[in-house]
Amino acid sequence: MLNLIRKFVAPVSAKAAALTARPPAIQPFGPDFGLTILPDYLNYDERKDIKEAILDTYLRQASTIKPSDGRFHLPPIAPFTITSVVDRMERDQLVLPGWLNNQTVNMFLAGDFIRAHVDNLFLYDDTFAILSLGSPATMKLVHLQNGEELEVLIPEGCVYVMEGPSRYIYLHMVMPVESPRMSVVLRRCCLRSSGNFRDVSPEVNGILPYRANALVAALLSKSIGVPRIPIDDEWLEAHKIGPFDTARFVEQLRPMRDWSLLKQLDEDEQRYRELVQMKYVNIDMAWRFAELRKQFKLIEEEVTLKAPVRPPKQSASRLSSVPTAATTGGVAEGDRTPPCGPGCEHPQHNSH
Ligand SMILES: O=C(O)CCC(=O)C(=O)O
Repeated sequence: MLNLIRKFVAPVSAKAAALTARPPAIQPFGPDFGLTILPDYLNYDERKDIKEAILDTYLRQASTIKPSDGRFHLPPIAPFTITSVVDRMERDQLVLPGWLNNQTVNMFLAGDFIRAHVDNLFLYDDTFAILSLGSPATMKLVHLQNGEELEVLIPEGCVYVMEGPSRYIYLHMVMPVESPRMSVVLRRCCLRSSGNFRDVSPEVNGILPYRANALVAALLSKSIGVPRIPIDDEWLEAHKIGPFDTARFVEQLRPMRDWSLLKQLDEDEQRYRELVQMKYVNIDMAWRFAELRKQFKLIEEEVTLKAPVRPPKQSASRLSSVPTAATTGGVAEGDRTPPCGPGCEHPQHNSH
């Protein structure tokens, strides 16, 4: 299963690679779930260099950096800071050579978090590698259709890889951290953005950055690539559901029980056509819809999207009272989708 997307590109056995990588990989929910944690993957110098680069970026641009969805979303760091790690992950066959092309940097103060989301299905392909620094974090995964909840500890200095089911059919969220934490999310993005450190798809590589930004903004204005969870703050309040009561809100989401990648894609394509008709975009993205259709079909053939219906575990997490990105910058508790502004790549904000 972990090889689904790799099948399109090269016959690499990710599972085998992950299991032989040094230090040993952990697959907390089994080999077919698509979550692989590599504890202590980052060496001392890499941790120091990446942390310094993130802090440097933050300090130089602090006045423009706004809290976003419970944590700070930072501008990219210099690509050479992460090159050695990307090279090693490729040598260890955790990711395909040349596959990752985009970075997103997150900074968490004590109490910060990221709400439940699925990374944008249109913009990003399968297989993410996340570098985790500072405080260990608890990640919660919630099945989109039946609310099944899973929890896993992400240790400091690890790299974790998300692909297959963990990427596609579970929401993931970072629970409030106890002390400062940073993460660098490496993904393959089909369009150029400020976070790109390698070329994007040949079909759109020549598009000027301002046009690519406008295209991303248009896509996200229609929630293209974002599983549409029809709840808002008022709905949460009315149902007395806290921001981390993921099982309870998924339980209420009847439409999501029938959700599928292909249905999502059909609807996204229809929304894209509307953008074209209204002349908001004039870039032909038919190639991307065709490519995703093939990938999603393959995934749906191999993955049982509908996990067995089990009574979801109730979660009772509360926000910390410590000042956090959420409380210092005006993002209200329970505010699920504050827009980050141009360049943000958070799918739940309609941009990552
Ligand atoms: O910080 C992490 O480990 C996860 C980050 C994440 O989910 C995101 O940026 O979309």
